[in-house]
Amino acid sequence: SGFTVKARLAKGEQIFAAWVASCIARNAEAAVKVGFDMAFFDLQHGEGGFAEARDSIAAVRRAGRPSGVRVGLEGYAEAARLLDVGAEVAVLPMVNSAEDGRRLVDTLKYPPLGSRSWGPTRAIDMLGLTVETYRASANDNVVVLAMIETRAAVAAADDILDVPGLDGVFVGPSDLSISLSDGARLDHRMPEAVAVMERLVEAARKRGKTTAIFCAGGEAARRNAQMGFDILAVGSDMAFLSDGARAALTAARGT
Ligand code: 3PY
Ligand code: MG
Repeated sequence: SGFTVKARLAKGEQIFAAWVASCIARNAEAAVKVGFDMAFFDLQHGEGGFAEARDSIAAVRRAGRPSGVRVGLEGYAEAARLLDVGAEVAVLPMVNSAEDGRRLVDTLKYPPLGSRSWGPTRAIDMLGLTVETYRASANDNVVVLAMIETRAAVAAADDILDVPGLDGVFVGPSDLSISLSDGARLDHRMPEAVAVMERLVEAARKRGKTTAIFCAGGEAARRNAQMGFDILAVGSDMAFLSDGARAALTAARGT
């Protein structure tokens, strides 16, 4: 019981997470059952809202695993509420300045780092903590990540990484490549985007901060793990379903 993501990161372990776009609890259970270390629920582009994410976080916890959430644009309050129901990692999209990063920390960390509002009743039950142990450990153990996925974010990346209380950055390779190419390309392996990824890993490592990245499938996750990212979010559950269904149908038809 208790928080576990931060402890694993502190040991230098890489974390392989299932990216659950459906926000369906049963899908998340199936993903962690095959061995993923945790699950992420996507409330920006995924298909569920607060209630689905809440129930999915609980289902994954019953399977002994932690959860993270990627909230919607400007989803500061949404992220705080999802921490209250047991998410350990919060990811905000389109963080483009240190000011955005400071607002994120202010919303998700208790004083003296920020001004998170008290009310983590479900998280306390789920993590097997007490009011006192949650209060005393939350700032150190909740992982707050700012998404770097625009040209503006790349320019501000050092300042964003320097925000006190911000635990690290999360790369969105789709938006990053679209932004860096001025809309001409969506390519996770675009050289300019890969160069940014390498620089971010280095800049974060220097500061003892965490790097995470969305990976479209296992091979992308392998490459990004070799690049040195700490959290590999492998997606999505809907792609896993399509890929498995396609393979089964192909085998069944003998084509
Ligand atoms: C991106 O690649 O832009 C993301 O936000 C990952 O989901
Ligand atoms: Mg994105």
